[in-house]
Amino acid sequence: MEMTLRWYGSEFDTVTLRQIRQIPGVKGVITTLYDTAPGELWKRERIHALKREVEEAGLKISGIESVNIHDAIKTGAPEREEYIDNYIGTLKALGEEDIHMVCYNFMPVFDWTRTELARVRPDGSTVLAYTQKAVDELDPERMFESIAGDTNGTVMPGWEPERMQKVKELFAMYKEVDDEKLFANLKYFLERIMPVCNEYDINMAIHPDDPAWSVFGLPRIIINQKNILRMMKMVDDPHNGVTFCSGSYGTNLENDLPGMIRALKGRVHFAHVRNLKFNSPGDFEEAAHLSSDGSFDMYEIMLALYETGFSGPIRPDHGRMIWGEKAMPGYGLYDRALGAAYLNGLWEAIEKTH
Ligand SMILES: [Mn+2]
Repeated sequence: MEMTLRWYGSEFDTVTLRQIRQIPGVKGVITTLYDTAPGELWKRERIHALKREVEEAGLKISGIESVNIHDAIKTGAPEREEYIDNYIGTLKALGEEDIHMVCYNFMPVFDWTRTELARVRPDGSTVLAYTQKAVDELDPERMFESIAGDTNGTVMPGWEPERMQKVKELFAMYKEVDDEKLFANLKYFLERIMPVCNEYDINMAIHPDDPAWSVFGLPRIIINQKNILRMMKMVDDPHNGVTFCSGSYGTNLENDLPGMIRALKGRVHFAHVRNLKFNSPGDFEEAAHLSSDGSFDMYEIMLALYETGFSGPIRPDHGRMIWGEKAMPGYGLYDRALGAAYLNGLWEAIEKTH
């Protein structure tokens, strides 16, 4: 595995490459052109400049998170052809810059859903949290306002204001799209992009839906082992793989996380490893990475990655906000650095005992 940290670029991130370089064992960043809109063609010069900036700081680009998918592709609208062509062009440009892993998701309307961005935990840290009760009581069109009020002045990925202004239109676009249609649209997209992925050896790593069930009546398909195996079989190419995100699959307590990693052997191209603390099945908060702080056995997750020969980039995921840091919720420096150190420690111990 290759330990990395997500970085949004010097214009948007409160964390610097210099700081990331000083986290022991972190060799690369997972980054993006954060100011591009879904569906836009990425210019090779911009990717090249980003790569140079990262390399000058003594790091590498280990992959892209994310190249977002335009809603026309997810809904199967006629304009999807143009947006898929753009996506292929972006993949080609990334491949030419020697970047070989792309994370994306296929979630309708909302990228991820939390109901609180700063729940206070007993130790005084603040974390993202979710309660089903709050979602059930919320008007989805007002979801953005409640999220936007508490972001420490940052723009949250997937919650870009320009996109969220059109949330009514977005809901209308997905009116006729059920799980089966969404699967078919994903298949169509993957079949179109696989040739360029093969040509440039680009691993596509679909991120699970978060939470791993339907919210606001919208279809959700990347939620459990059965569905991801279906997704891999419907376009059976090694470049069609997954981001194993323990915090997203873990929102559904029926998902056996180490078991899923084993079932996906060879097709896990990227790993997000973090812990959640469940207060009840419909109420969870993002805990520290340490097993004993949350509900997951992090050792078993790392062991499953090790035993399946996982060699891709891995990153700690959403951290708690601690030590007075002000950053994008989930994406401060301190707790993610602690997470990286902890995951590196688990990995070293597993390596030495196997
Ligand atoms: Mn994730």
